[in-house]
Amino acid sequence: MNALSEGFSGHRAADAVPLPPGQYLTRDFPVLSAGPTPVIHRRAWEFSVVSEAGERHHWDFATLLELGSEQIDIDLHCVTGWSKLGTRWGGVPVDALMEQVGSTAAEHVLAHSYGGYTTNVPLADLLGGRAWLAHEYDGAPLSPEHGGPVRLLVPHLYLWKSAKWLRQLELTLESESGFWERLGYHSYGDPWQEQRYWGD
Ligand SMILES: Nc1nc2c(c(=O)[nH]1)N[C@H]1C(S)=C(S)[C@@H](COP(=O)(O)O)O[C@H]1N2
Ligand SMILES: [Mo]
Repeated sequence: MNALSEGFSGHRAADAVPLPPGQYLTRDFPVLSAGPTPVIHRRAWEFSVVSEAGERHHWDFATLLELGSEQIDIDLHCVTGWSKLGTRWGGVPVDALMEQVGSTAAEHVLAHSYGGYTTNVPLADLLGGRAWLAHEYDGAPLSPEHGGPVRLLVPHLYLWKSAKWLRQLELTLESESGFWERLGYHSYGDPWQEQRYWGD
C-alpha cells in the first residue's frame, strides 16, 4: 500500500464524521429558496401524481396521512457546501403513493412545487424507502421556509432535489431537466460522487 491509501485505511477518531467530498458541517438549518415562500395551509394543500399516460391521482393532506407516516433520521447535503447531520423528519414514503398509482412505464419524475420550482429525479431513486413526502421536522409541522406543509425529501441526493412546497410528481418516460438542472446543475446530483454541475 502506498502512503495515500494508508491514510484512508488507518485509524480514524471514533467521533470522526464521514462527509461527502467538499462538504462542511453546519449546525443551523439554512434556508435556500429561489423565490418567495408560498404560504399554503395544510387544509388547502393539494397534491397529485400524473402518470405518463396523463392519469391523475389526487391526495390532500388528510388522505396523504392515511397512507402512513414514519420517522426519518437522515443527513442533509446542500450543493452550496453545507451538510447537516442527524436531522429528524416525519413523512410518508413515496412507495406508499406509488402503490396506489400502480404499474407505470415511466422511469423519470419531474417534481413540481407551488411557485413553479421543478427538479428531476429517476423514479427508482424515489422508491425503496429512500424518499418521502415530509410534513414534520423535529417533531413539529414543517415550517413554510423549509417547504411546509409538504416537501419532497430525497436525502441521498443533493438537497436541491428535495422540492419544497410539493404540488405534483409528473411521471415521464424521458428525463426532463428541472430548474437548477437547466441552469447547469448535475442531472443526478449524488453528493458522494460530488456531482454538482453538468459534466462532474
Ligand atoms: N420549491 C423549491 N424547492 C427547493 C428550493 C427552491 O428554491 N424552491 N431550493 C432547493 C435547494 S437549492 C435547497 S439546498 C433546499 C434547501 O432546503 P431548506 O431551505 O429547507 O434548507 O431546497 C431545495 N428545494
Ligand atoms: Mo441548494
